[in-house]
Amino acid sequence: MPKYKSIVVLTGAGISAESGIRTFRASDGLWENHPIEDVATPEGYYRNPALVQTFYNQRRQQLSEVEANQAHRALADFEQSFAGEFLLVTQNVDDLHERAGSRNLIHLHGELYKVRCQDTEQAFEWKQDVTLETKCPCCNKPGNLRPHIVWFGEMPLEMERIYDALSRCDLFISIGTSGNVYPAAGFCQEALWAGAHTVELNLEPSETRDAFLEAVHGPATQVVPHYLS
Ligand code: BV8
Repeated sequence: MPKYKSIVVLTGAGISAESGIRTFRASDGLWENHPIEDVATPEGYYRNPALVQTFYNQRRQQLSEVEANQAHRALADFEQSFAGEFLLVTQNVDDLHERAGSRNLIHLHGELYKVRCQDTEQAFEWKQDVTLETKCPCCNKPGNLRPHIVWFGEMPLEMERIYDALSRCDLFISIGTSGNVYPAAGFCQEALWAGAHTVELNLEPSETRDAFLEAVHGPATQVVPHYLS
């Protein structure tokens, strides 16, 4: 791999697919059972909080039963061996990058293993189920904890830090994302404008394929370790 100084990597559901976590838009996608507006919007949550809490309880439970895969590990190993600046931005809400050893990591869309108080916005590590009776640790109110997840129409996290890294990167790699969801789907263009080399590692060409100068298609557990070696 040529000598890069500053690398930004974006991952999506496809990097966790071979760990057994279903992606969003595949035929058996997670949202198949529920319309997006019912489980991944604030309106859906306030309309039926019990349904949304159950949806996230099921995903927390599933996450406790899967492991990080070779693609997560290859990224973590590369980060540790890379002498320049490295930032991993994930759209995923699972903790598989952390479990594989990734360090400089931003969860753009939040984290499954966190909940937050709706009054104070304070976030808590949380691996158990949340019900309408669950009391918030800070205000002690039942039903006041929501998933620490960015829903559609809500502001993604740490955008300033991400755009700053994109403006300085000379390599941008996108792994396992369909390029459907903004602002993440626009990051590649930001990197191009910064003069970066842009690479898509995905099972198939994404919606934003035209913004990539290079693409390697195939399963992440094969393509990612090979590309980073
Ligand atoms: C915002 C949390 C503004 C929930 C998620 C019209 C045009 C443009 C934009 C919009 C628009 N209308 C509305 C918008 C904005 C909207 C948006 O982009 N909508 C889309 C649907 C059009 N975006 C937002 O609302 C965002 N916020 O814009 O805020 C704002 C400004 C100021 C103030 C306030 C607000 C917030 C978006 C975040 C939504 N939350 N997740 C949860 O996870 O439960 S998004 C959700 O989709 C996940 O995070 C997921 O990661 C993300 C993207 O999906 P992918 O990761 O790409 O997964 P997908 O299944 O789609 O694709 C998987 C890919 O992997 C495929 O390409 C497949 O081929 C590949 N693959 C599969 N297997 C493998 C593989 N690759 C390699 N190996 C394999 N084995």
